[in-house]
Amino acid sequence: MVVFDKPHALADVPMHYCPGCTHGIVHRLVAEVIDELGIEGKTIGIAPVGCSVMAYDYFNCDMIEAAHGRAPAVATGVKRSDPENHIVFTYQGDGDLASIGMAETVHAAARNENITVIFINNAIYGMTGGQMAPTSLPGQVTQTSPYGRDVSLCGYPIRVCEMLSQLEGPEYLERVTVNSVKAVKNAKKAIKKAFMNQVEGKGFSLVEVLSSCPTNWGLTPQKALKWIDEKMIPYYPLGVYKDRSAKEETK
Ligand SMILES: Cc1ncc(C[n+]2csc(CCOP(=O)(O)OP(=O)(O)O)c2C)c(N)n1
Repeated sequence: MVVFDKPHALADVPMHYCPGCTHGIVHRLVAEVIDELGIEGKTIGIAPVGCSVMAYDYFNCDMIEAAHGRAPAVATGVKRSDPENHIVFTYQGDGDLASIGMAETVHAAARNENITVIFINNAIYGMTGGQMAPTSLPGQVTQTSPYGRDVSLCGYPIRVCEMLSQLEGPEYLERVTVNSVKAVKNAKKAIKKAFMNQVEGKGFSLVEVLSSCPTNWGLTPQKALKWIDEKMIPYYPLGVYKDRSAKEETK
């Protein structure tokens, strides 16, 4: 029998997430990476406003709650206050990171702050009941786009990795998903690299995770995982959008 031990950095408490929501999987991956790098004692997480607002209850490392969208600014202050001894990550939804917090995201990336950003893109505002997010797909039905997102009225969804890749600043940008075992393994690799980059002083690393929200998408958990493949990935292709050190090594 295979026994999957709970990572030490993950608190032993039930999570409040809906059935089929992938926030829990990503929490676990982050905790596994903290364990594997032996950095729990120096890691400080910044929780967002959104469904993962209570992430501070789920990690055993120190956590700070930021105002909506301000996690990268809070992370900047915490990191700069003791850069040698603080490993700082933010954990943010798409409403948090790409709407109200877009300025903080872009400027932290442009400054190449040595922080790790875990960006959960579920194409909707989950916590507040399913309103349209900056990442909601063209035609996507949400509480505030009941006839589907009309791009002539609401504009086009923002591809965060592609946009940030145009900046000189950031070190590493990758988009992954967690809708299959293979995808979860790949997501773990990306998250580990994003933390390692910080340990090695390389700079701003962001991993975008295409995630499910069965409740607000109005789908079963299984269908929500399929929806990621069929609808999200064509608009948000997976892959590495920037990896400065790897590029320099190749040169
Ligand atoms: C300043 C401010 N504005 C608006 C809100 C309301 N609000 C809470 S969560 C949320 C959206 C969260 O969506 P997202 O970041 O995509 O995370 P998810 O819940 O989908 O994980 C909003 C608009 C708030 N709490 N504070």
